[in-house]
Formats: sequence, C-alpha cells, structure tokens
Amino acid sequence: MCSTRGKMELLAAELYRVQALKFGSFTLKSGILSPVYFDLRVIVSHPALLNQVADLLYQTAQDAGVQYNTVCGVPYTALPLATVICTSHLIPMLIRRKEAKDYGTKRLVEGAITPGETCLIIEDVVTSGSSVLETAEVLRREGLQVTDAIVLVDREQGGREKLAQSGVRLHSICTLSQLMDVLQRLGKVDAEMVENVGRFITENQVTAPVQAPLSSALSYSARAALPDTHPMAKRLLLLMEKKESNLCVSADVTDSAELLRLAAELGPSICMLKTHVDILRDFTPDVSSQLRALAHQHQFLIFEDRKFADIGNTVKHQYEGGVFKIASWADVVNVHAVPGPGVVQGLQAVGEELGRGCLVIAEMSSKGSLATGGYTKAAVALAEEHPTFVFGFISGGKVSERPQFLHLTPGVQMQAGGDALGQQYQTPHEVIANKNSDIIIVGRGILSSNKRLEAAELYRRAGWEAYMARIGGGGGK
Ligand code: 5BU
Repeated sequence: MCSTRGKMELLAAELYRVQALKFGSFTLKSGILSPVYFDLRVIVSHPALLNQVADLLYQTAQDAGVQYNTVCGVPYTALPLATVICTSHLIPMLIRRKEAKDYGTKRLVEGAITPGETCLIIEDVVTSGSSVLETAEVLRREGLQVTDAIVLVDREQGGREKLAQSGVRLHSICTLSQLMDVLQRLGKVDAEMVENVGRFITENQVTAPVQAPLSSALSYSARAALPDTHPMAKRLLLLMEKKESNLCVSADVTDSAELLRLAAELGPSICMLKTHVDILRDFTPDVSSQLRALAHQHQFLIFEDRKFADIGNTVKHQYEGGVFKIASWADVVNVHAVPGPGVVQGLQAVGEELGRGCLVIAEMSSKGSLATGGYTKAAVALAEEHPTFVFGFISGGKVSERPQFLHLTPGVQMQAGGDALGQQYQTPHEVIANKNSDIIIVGRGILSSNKRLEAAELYRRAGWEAYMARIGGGGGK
C-alpha cells in the first residue's frame, strides 16, 4: 500500500512530470481503450526517480515481511529496478531471458540458481498479472520458489486475484486509485478524470475476483506451489515441468535386466516409471536398488502398480514385507477403494513416514469396469479424507477439481482402440487436453516398438503439446 503521504506525493509528481503516466485515450495491448497509460521505461533517463522507485519497492517487500534469496525483474522495464535494488542491498540477482524461446539450447534464466531458494519478482505495473505469472513459471521450472511479487502500480483490474490463485502474493507501492487521489490533491488531474479512471477500473476487470480458475487451466508448477500440495505431488509436478514430460512408461516386462535397460534408456524422457514387480521372473532386492539409482540419476519417480485391495492389516504387510518390500523402493503405489478407508490407513501407517505417496483407483480403462458413477465418487471422497498420503487418482480423466490432486491415466495409445482382453485406448490429446488428466501411462504403445526411445519421445511430445494446448501455453518448446 502507499507509503508515507509525503513520499507518495513526491513520487506521483515525478512520475507525472517525466510522463511515466499519461492521461487521454490510449489503446492498450488488449485492444481496450484506457483513459490512463503507464510507460515506466522512461525512468531510466531519470536516475533519482529510478533510485526512488527501487527504494520504495524494496521497502514494500520489507514492510510485508517477505523472505527471499534472490530478485528477478520482469523483462524489460523492471530489469533496471531489480538491478538497483540488488546492488544497493547486496542481493544476488537473476535475469530472465525473454527472447530464448528454444528451451533446449539456451538458458532462460541467467545467474546462479539454487533450487529450493525463493526468488522475489519485481514489476512496474500489473494489469492482468500475466507477465508476472510468466516470469514466475520460468523461475519455478528452474526449481525456485516464487511466493511474492512487488509492483509499483496495481491497476486493480484483477491481477492481484489471478496471481493469488497461482500462489503469488502481490504487494504494490500503490494502486491506481490511490495514485489518482494523490494526483488530484496535487492539482494534476480533476475530479472528472478521477471518476473516469474509477469507472474504467470497474468496467475492465480481466478476471472475476472470486472465481477460482479450473484446476485444469493451472500449470503444473503453479499447482506444485499451492499450499496444500502433497510433497510427492509437488516433486512430480516440478520434475514434469523441468523435463517437459507428463509421460509415465508402464514397464511391463518379465526380465529384470530388460526392466533396468528400459529405465536407463527411457529415463530422460519420462516423469515416472510404472512397474508390476510381481511379473518379473528373476526379481532380487538388487533390482530394486539399481532401479532407484536410475530413478535418481534420470529424475523420475517409481510407481509400483500393485493395486492393494485387502483389509488394512494385510496390505500393511504386503506393502512393507514379503519378497518385494515395495515400501522400501516404490515412491508411489495405488489402491482400490473397494475395502473402504482401512486399506489406505494400513498403507499410510507404513508409507507416510517414509515420505511415500498413494493414488486411489477411481476408474479403470478396461471394458465393463465397475468403477464408475457412485463408486468413482466414493473413491474421490476416500482420497480427500487422506490428503497426507493420497495425492491423486488413476482415472480416465479428471475426477476431482482439487488442483492439488494429480490424475494419471492408463490405456493410452496414439490411436484409440483396444486389445483382445478388454483394454481400451484413448489418445494422449484426448486424455490430457479434453479429459484434463495430468499424466499419460503408456505400456505397449512404446514397448512393442523396436525403437522404444523414439516411441517414448513421440508420446512425451504428444502429451506435452496437449498440456500446453490445455493451459494456453502455445506449442511447447
Ligand atoms: P498398456 O500396454 O498401455 O495397455 O498397459 C497399461 C498398463 O496400465 C498395464 O500395466 C496395466 O496393468 C495398467 N492399468 C491399466 O491398463 N488400466 C487400469 O485401469 C489400471 C492399470 Br488401474
């Protein structure tokens, strides 16, 4: 909010004098006609004003008690502001490149990045919040946390709410209405202009403030940043963004050496490897430790598709013990809802303290599945009742609007169809873009190819493009 009255008047008068804000009739980027226009680029020609704005931005962050390790300005206008803040207070800075569209070859963020650290975003003017959000997404993809953004002027057109929905708190030195009040006091604008601008703000809201966005419109990284996202979901969402992969390969092979070869070869292309450990004819504990090493090396999660479906006490043993000791190596397991809450509680008793996660089977891909309608609803409720262990679903599409939950869909091939034993296939686009699921699970679509890596890359790209189309990110890489 506005700092002291004197400082604010000085700032408003200076902005007006250097024509960083103008009144009249201006066509904005969006095509809307606005009675007020900001052009903060001019402040680089006025070093005292540049210092003054930078100082107020820094002070606003201090007053709000924001904690951060690095600072990044939204390109380009906020770059000099971020630079002044960082050099004055000896804070490491990051620069976001705007022009490097080719993610594969160019760095999108310059400067020393320590994943897990928090980066504060600096911006000049916020209208819809989309520029701040774009920068936040790029930083989050690098593994940084983005929790707050500081802006000189909030145009009060819905940007604050939009950012909040993506886990970014917006703090402004002042709002457009506050600025108008000060300028009126200083005699720079008349009451009619103040009223004009007020009306413009009311009539040009870019987002309805109270309307939450559909979870399917949020990016994976925005969902990772939500306060109640399960740590396993968070890890998965972030590595999906980083690897640009929402592909889980179903490694349905019966030979351990082949399983490990698959994991090594396809590891870089996938976010998750799904196993059926009980179909391996030569399983030894060494296989699971080698698999974990590969998962660590290539940054994917291991999902044992065990489909636990017994009373709590039995599944606890099945998960922890036996020949396979699943809890010791699988990041994720899944569970049928049919026994009721006890099955989740039994697994949770073992898995939660190991930091593992669980998926509830809400729907199945096989023909004639009974997991539909009321059963699916009950499965969703079961997940919602156990948010510290369950982080999502196996389902044909989105079954819950809670953005913290992930949806994983098996029965995926490039062509819709099925097999002779009741499996039914949907395409990656159908699953991700139309049914709003998050991860495609592909087995034979990849395994039956004699060029498995090429096939996996084909699915990875198809899945990612469908995701980009869904969130409106336009075309991927
Ligand atoms: P496919 O080769 O892509 O058809 O393999 C699908 C895999 O997903 C396979 O391991 C199944 O056991 C698994 N699966 C499934 O197909 N449908 C379901 O509803 C569930 C799991 Br749950």
